[in-house]
Amino acid sequence: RFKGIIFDLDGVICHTDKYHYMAWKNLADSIGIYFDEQINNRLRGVSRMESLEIILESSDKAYSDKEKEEFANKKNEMYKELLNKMSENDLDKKVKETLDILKERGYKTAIASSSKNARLILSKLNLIDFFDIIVDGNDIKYSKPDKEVFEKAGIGLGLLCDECLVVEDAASGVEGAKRAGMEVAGIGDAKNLSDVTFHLESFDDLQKYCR
Ligand code: G16
Ligand code: MG
Repeated sequence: RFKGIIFDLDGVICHTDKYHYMAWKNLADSIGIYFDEQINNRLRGVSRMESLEIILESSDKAYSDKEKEEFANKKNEMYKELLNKMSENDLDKKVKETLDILKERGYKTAIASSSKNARLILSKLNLIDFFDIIVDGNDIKYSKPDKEVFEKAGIGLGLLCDECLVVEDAASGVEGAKRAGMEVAGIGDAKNLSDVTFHLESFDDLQKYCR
């Protein structure tokens, strides 16, 4: 039924979510703001500046735009240091196996990520040439839960929205995909959301649903 599979990056293809957490935690500690894994889960799929705004909700101080810019840069520098240590070994074998199988079966594949670091991550994982199209945080004006990133990925694949299946781990991403008129396979945090058509325990299930 589907002709293209559109993958979220962070939390689906790789687990850079743990690096986002470490970098935000470090920033929050350095300015004395409370931050935990539960707040971190709200940042999934959300852009960098919007993530910072969510973190700053825990503070009663008002920060200037310049300070916010500095905080975001500081977090990103730390995050990139962690990304630079990544290699092909950080790509889960099952994920790679599934991508290869889907390609063999004739599916087109795309990345739809809110991250401006998506291309860096994909090159570290040796996946930069694998996907038919990569749409990331540099290509969009509105981040998830907007539909923009998914619509652009669908157009890039040359497919209609209802020919695309989106694989997502975040509520914001599931919402964006639905707004684009695409069906969703939810994994991880998004597995049991009500808007999700396919509930993935692992990538094995994706292989099962995409024959
Ligand atoms: C990812 C993460 C978010 C992050 C966003 C922006 O999105 O899930 O937590 O805030 O990208 O990342 P950056 O600061 O690298 O531009 P996705 O859509 O790949 O899950
Ligand atoms: Mg994600």
